[in-house]
Amino acid sequence: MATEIKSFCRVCTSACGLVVEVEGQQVLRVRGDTDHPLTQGYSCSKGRGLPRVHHGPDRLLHPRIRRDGALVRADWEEALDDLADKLRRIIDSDGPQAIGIFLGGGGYMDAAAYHVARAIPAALGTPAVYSDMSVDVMSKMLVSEMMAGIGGMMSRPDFARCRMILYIGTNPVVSHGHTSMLNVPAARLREAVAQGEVWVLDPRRTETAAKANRHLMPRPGSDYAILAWLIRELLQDGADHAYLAAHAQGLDGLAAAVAPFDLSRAEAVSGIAAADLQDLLAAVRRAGRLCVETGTGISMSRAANVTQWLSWALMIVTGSLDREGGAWINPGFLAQIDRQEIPAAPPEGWRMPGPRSRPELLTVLGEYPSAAIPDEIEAGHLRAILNMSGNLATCLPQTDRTLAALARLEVLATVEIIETATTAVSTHVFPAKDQLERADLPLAVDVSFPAVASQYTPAVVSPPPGMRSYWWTMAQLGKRLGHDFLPGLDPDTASDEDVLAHIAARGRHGIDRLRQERYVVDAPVAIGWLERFADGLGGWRLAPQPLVDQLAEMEPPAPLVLIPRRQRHHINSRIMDPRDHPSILLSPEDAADAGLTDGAPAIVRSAHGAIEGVVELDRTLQRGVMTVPHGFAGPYNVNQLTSCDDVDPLTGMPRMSGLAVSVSAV
Ligand SMILES: Nc1nc2c(c(=O)[nH]1)N[C@H]1C(S)=C(S)[C@@H](COP(=O)(O)OP(=O)(O)OC[C@H]3O[C@@H](n4cnc5c(=O)[nH]c(N)nc54)[C@H](O)[C@@H]3O)O[C@H]1N2
Ligand SMILES: Nc1nc2c(c(=O)[nH]1)N[C@H]1C(S)=C(S)[C@@H](COP(=O)(O)OP(=O)(O)OC[C@H]3O[C@@H](n4cnc5c(=O)[nH]c(N)nc54)[C@H](O)[C@@H]3O)O[C@H]1N2
Ligand code: SF4
Ligand SMILES: [Mo]
Repeated sequence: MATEIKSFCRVCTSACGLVVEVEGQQVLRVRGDTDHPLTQGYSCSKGRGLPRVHHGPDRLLHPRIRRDGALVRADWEEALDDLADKLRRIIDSDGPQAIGIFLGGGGYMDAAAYHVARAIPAALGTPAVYSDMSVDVMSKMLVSEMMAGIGGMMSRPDFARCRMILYIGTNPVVSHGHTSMLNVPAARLREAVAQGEVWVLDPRRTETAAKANRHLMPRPGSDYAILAWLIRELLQDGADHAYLAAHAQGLDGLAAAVAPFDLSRAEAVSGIAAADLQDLLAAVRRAGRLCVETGTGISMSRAANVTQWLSWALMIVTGSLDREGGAWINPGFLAQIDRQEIPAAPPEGWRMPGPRSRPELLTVLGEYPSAAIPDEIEAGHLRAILNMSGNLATCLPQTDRTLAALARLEVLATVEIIETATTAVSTHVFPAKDQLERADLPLAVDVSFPAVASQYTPAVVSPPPGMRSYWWTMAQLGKRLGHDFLPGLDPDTASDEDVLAHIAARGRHGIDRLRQERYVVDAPVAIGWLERFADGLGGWRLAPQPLVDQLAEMEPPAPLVLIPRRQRHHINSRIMDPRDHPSILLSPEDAADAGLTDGAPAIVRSAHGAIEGVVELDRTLQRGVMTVPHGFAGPYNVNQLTSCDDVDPLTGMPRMSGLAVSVSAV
């Protein structure tokens, strides 16, 4: 007989409430939970695709180790002993810094695993910490550090009161948000439009643009010019000068930086007509306060830092950042950043030395840039990587070079739930419980929640026989190396529930309440705490010098550029629903220029590599921008076009948006 069990989704950080129908150990169906206070019955095809992945033929069931070139089945003790032996030998000869940690997409949404992952670098004593943040979002991490003194703070609309939201380079109707989650996106946007205005800047006519009041199509990578002009005009008329006097510093520096951006320059750089820009300015003045949300269209571009800076500056100038009716920053139910003693970062941020082979690249938020991985391996500095569930073969830049470098590692130990292009090149592969098989909390992502809230799910079904928990595998490895990766608990006796209770004990409410109520809201919003922190520095820093310098160096886009764009039914390399396929998406105009028609075989070239594939005409694209969706291994792997050297000088982020390309018939 079928039963229904309530859970929450951990495919993306929206964490929708789900009802899972099971019969014995068979997962029949997943649907949105209409009783869930936050997501009210909403789910997407990715969450509903969980049964397919769970029962899929490529699930990993046993550890494997590489012997004579082939991955062979091993038992847990044997695989852990072998891995520990190899790591110990590396530590003995080169020190712990020869071991890198990579935290990827599958490592964030398993709270117990994330808890352990965060403890490993210090316990092991290695600075070689990498994650997919450095191929995603480092501009946001750095800019908040420079402007507010704490890295990684991410703003979100105060939906209940906000009268204007400006989305730049993000398509939350499909992605559900970049760093702040937009749950039930269509409904939230409908409310926002009813309450005020929603504007979208995007070179593509996106699903979000279609639901907004206005959509402007800037040339890729030019958004900073629009923001600079808006700030310039608002400083004349519309800025909250009393607020600026009380809570900001560096106003003269900001004014000087944006001074060159008059209307004609904004128009020329962005390609948006002056009348449309005037409409946008009038909308900001009408609203008074606004929230600006940026996404990967920005964070992956050469203008990432300056655009993020100016989007925060626009919110500060209008008295909107961390204030009612504007944007707020979630300090987290478990993270509780607002209650911690955090040392304030200097204006240039905490810039610690990065990887030795790339002395020009510094750490961001204590991490090395992932673009340095091939150099570090080639230089012999990095001999092992503990891959905490990233699909390195698809997410890292410059695929061929990256794969060749990974193949030279003495150890590439990957924890995964399924076979991937990365498990295929690993030396050690450990299976983990998938999300339906484990109790959980949203730990890494509670700061991206739309409320100061948390939730709990029990395991829905039993794991396959003999399966171990992810945290257990890592803690047992630590034990073999003589390190404590699970501080406060005994890895031999702790249960999954013990680890979750331990994690929740740091939160605003403990595990008992979470288990009982499932979804616990501590506060609908938390406003003013980051502003108070910034006040301690002398106010928001409006004009960090490295960003002022970068603004002066911006260049116009190439005639045809590659931009990123999420597809509905898969998340990065995780194909949750087979409806999405890769292709070369071109505007009809660019296709015609290249003599290509729908379905034609074509080759896309960048300065770094090439991809061959099939053209698909896409009328939502502006002329001059094209996409190859990311996340597909093999011939369509878009990272064959990106480079480990074409990186942002401040963050080391590879350029994945606004990358110059050409396209031609095969
Ligand atoms: N060119 C280009 N490159 C990109 C991007 C782009 O737009 N363009 N996007 C970048 C961005 S924003 C990101 S975040 C990265 C993402 O890249 P990754 O960090 O690699 O993330 P995913 O592909 O989402 O997931 C990684 C793995 O997690 C595994 N997994 C899923 N569920 C579980 C689980 O419950 N437990 C465990 N242990 N594993 C699980 C999946 O099987 C998958 O192989 O890629 C980046 N790379
Ligand atoms: N369905 C689905 N959801 C996902 C993911 C997924 O793969 N699939 N991935 C998850 C991950 S890891 C992340 S990081 C988030 C990302 O979430 P988002 O940042 O919202 O990602 P996208 O939906 O790709 O939106 C990026 C938008 O930027 C636009 N763009 C590109 N270049 C520029 C530019 O120069 N200027 C402007 N103004 N716009 C530009 C693109 O046209 C696109 O519409 O999504 C998450 N959610
Ligand atoms: S939006 Fe989709 S993938 Fe994300 S949590 Fe909800 S159901 Fe899961
Ligand atoms: Mo991402």
